Amino acid sequence: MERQYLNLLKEILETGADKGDRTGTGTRAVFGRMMRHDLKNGLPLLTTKRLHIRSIICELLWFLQGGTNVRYLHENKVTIWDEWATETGDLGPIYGAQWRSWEGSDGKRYDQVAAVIDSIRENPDSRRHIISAWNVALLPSEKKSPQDNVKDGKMALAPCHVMYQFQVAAGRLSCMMTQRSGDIFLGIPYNTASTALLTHMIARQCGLEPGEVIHSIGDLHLYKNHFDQARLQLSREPRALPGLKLKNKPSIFDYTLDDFEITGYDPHPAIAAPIAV
Ligand code: THF
Repeated sequence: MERQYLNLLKEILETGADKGDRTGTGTRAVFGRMMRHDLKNGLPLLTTKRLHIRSIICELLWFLQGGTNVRYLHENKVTIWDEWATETGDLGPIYGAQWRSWEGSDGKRYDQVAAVIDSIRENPDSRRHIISAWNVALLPSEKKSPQDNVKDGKMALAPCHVMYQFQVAAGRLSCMMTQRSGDIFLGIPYNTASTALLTHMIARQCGLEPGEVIHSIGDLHLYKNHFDQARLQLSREPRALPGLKLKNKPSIFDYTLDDFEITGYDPHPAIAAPIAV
């Protein structure tokens, strides 16, 4: 997995197209790439730089609670969503709202996470085990700031990880996550790890073994102010992947930070990089 990631980082640096972007930072990009990882080989956390696992777990628990305000993240000292929030901490109807409480045209609210767990249990062969965040009516305007979009009742940012599709085969649960846009240096490592954690959690709820995680990305880019950091990371050798010890819980919505234990994580040092807003 990590080799695939490093190969993509190298490919973008060497062959990517320079292009502008919403944030005005400037990027080098490729389009349409995929990484895959068998969870029996460990948890896909990068070892060529230290990742802040607490941020990754808390962000996922926040999505699963239906959270859309940074309050919960702050209570856990996680600041990765601060740049897009209003002064009251709101982010509008982003992932948490769509995952747990998508408002249908019939006025009903749909809990996609509960529904996907039910469908995996009841109809494992289905090809419709999907969680989608792309709620067209609530997409933000690219001409307005995240905060102004929230004040208009829209999402602060359009979903990056748009769709999660699960498959059950041979007693194993796999997940393909499709992402429209990926910040390869800062965001992608979080997004891959988060998808792996979610797959472990849903597999556990459904009495299945975790299978593969497939991460598919549309516009995959390296911000121009991350080039030096990427070169440093490429000079490092990957190490053994860590493992995950996950507690059993009656419901996927009962998990807290203490229920996750990451074992054997021995990465190279963290590499600081500025986030594009
Ligand atoms: N915007 C951009 N430009 N890139 C993204 O990856 C991204 N996200 C979320 C929303 N908008 C985005 C926010 N996710 C970090 C990591 C993920 C983020 C935001 C910030 C970050 O700065 N990570 C640091 C450590 C900081 C920490 O964990 O406390 C790092 O070195 O990894 C994509 O989902």
